[in-house]
Amino acid sequence: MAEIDNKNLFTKINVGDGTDLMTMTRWVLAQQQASAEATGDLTILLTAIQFGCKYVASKVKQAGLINLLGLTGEANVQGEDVKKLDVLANDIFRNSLIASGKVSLLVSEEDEHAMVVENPEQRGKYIVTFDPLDGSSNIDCGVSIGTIFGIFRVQDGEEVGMKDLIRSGRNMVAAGYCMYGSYCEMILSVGSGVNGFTLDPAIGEFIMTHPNITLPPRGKIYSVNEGNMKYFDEPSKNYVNAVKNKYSARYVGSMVADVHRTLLYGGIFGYPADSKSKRGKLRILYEVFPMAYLIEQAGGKATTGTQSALDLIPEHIHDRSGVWLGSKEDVEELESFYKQA
Ligand code: AFP
Repeated sequence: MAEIDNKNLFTKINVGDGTDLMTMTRWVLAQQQASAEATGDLTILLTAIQFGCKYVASKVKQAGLINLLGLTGEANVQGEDVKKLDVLANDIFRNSLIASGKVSLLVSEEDEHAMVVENPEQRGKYIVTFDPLDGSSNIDCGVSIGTIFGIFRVQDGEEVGMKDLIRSGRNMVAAGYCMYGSYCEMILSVGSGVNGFTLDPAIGEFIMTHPNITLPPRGKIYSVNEGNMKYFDEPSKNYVNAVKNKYSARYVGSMVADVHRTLLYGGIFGYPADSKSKRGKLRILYEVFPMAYLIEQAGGKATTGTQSALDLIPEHIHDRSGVWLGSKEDVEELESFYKQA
């Protein structure tokens, strides 16, 4: 009988063999352990968000088969048709977040009013703003859609209220999105860079696949709904005319997909305010702020054209703003058109 070579038996196992996978929970816990003040609350909150994303990812995959596509026949607070999947996603995230016990206030694209967690004993120190299913016009044709979220902290020693929402995006402590596309990916920042985690559906875990995402200083893609060009103000119109001769155009019409491509490949994405939508289309608290935060954390820039997008202060929870975001030099070029105007 051959002798067992104990030394080789053990040294053959190493971290390069694909067994040392960094799950999102493990990564968040490691960040928490590195911070003296951390209590673990954010880890628990992010676990609730992960659960919502996994649930929605699985329903998005089944939607065509189990009749979740199509309309409920109701309109949401924005006056848009409500899809069954939007309703389901909203309910799942709301319940999961409240059950975490780490949230006091929730703002969802689907709900007219902000929701204060009723039971004071179930309240936590965070506020979550979210769009449970962004890009809903793309649901029925199977194109990428996503969930976007921003996380704020309740102001110290005070009863939670509207004042916690009428604040600039600089007060966010974390933000992210989950894209339901050809793969399901969660992009997250807790204020120390941006990391991407891909869902392994077989084990139900988000695994780090895109560590430390950094935007190239300049890209080669512009992404804007050019069908609206005639409504754009002069600086945005002039900028698009300047880049269209040198860049490729890509536009999905789901902010998550368009921002995801911008984060990974660089370039610029914009949905400017225009003469038709004077305050823009994208919602400040759960579209503009989280995406601007991620883009800045990845070394890029986000602007309305005349001010940094994160410096906006909404007056109402569903307020909108024009925004341009992406590679730093591309956004600065756009801003130069506004400075000249
Ligand atoms: P829907 O959820 O109504 O599809 O809107 C998606 C969105 O808010 C955002 O995800 C897109 O970037 C933007 O609207 C696309 O808007 P247009 O269809 O006007 O280009």
